[in-house]
Amino acid sequence: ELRYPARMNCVAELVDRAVDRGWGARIALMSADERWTYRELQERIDRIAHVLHRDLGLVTGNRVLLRGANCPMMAAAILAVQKAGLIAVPTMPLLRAAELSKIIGKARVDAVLCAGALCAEFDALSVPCPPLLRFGDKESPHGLEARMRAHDAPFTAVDTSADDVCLISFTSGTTGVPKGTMHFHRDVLAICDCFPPHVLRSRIDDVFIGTPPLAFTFGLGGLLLFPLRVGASAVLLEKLTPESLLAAIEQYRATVCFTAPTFYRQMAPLAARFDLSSLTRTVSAGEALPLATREAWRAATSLDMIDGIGATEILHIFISASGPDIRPGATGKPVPGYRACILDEHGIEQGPGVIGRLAVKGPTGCRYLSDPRQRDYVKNGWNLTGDAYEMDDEGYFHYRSRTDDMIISAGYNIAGVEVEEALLRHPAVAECGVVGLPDAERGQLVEAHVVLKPGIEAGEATAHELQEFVKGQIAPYKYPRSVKFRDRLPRTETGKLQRFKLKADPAGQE
Ligand code: 3UK
Repeated sequence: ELRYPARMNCVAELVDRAVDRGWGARIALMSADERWTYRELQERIDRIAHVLHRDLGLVTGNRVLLRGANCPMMAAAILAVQKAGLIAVPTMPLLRAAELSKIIGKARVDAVLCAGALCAEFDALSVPCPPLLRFGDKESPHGLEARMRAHDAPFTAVDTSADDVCLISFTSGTTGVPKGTMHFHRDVLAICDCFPPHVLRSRIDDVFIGTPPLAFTFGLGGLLLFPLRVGASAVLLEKLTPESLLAAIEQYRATVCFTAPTFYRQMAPLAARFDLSSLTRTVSAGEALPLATREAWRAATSLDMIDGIGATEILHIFISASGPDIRPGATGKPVPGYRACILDEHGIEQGPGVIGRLAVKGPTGCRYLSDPRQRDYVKNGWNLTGDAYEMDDEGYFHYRSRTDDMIISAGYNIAGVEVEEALLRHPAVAECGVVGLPDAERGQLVEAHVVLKPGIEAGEATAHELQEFVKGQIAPYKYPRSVKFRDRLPRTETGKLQRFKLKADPAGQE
């Protein structure tokens, strides 16, 4: 069982402790143009924490929205917010004004730290927002870096309770209204003390690399918290492609890689062109790992993929396996510290061989920020995921499907309703339904079924116009890659859209 002091600050434990243990001169974070030791990371965190307290006047419990691509400054900003006793609200770099407005409205943020390149989206918000403090431009006289120069004293971590909230991570949820999940200082350490030592076996000489944004808890853990916990190094790069990630693994001699199945699928055929001899562990999460992808990756690299299922609600990976414990086709067993079981629709625990809802219990768990959906997610202390799983005789858990209609495409969660909302704002659209279609490359593909207003011609040109229209309103990765036109949509007597019929009859021939 994990035990932490009743009062503690996770950043003091992760960064100040690392320096105290003599790791100060070790490399903590790297990017294309930065290379920070643990001592330098600590110093930058302390300067930002002073700016937050003294310049912005923030007090314990205030919430700070953060927006930036993966880079050392984004990492330092998140950690500074937590060290200052504030609550970090990191947001995905690709989010557009419509989604940011919902998050700002829900989280009632008191300050915003934003990478200069991503500030423009704030001009189009539909809710009031505190003034932005920009980072990333060292020359700017008004930016965060300029303010940091005025504060060179060490910053003593705010004496927080182990169960004070330090992170609100948003997940798009099934209805399109984003859900904020709250996590405590002790949760941050708990995820570092479960999957990394027991499954990943992370070590001080590891070099971590990968694609998930720090605003996604998969990336926050894998590319920042886990390496810091053991004195290892992390490489934080933005706009990675399968090819540039392979090149970076070679360049930085990375040992541990975190990314989604679609990336591994695209990297496998290119792997032979790179020296990947440094790589010893590769972790796949975000969506189901197809057997074919595991095999292609093994053929290309001789590495046995570590598959792991995690969720924003649980903070990180809770079922996984590595080395000789891997059973191809299964996600794995509960990570030490967690328990998992399969429940039927009445919440009764099922034995091996029965497909049901995957439930999990452990040191971390779901606490939605003022959201009635909390009642549905946590029952009798079990966190009910949206996944249908099956357990085998050996206690291995096998993924079957999502229990709801969330579309998971290329590792991103996309709520169909949110795409529908965007489409319905177009003057040519009468009705629409958006579903996920199985797709070999992306896991699922966003497909829109559209009923046009009278007199409007269905065809390539209209489909393309609708796709561009969606890209202009919400994060571009959510746009429907397939658009089908129908005369009408299948609905129940009460007027509810029957999504399963859209999936079963993609051509609209019903
Ligand atoms: C699906 C998987 C099968 C599954 C996440 C690692 O993905 C993460 O969090 P999200 O909140 O989505 C959670 C949902 O994604 N999923 C994730 N991993 C797997 N399905 N096999 C997998 N290996 O439906 C789950 O309920 O976006 C992943 C660490 C932290 C995370 N937040």
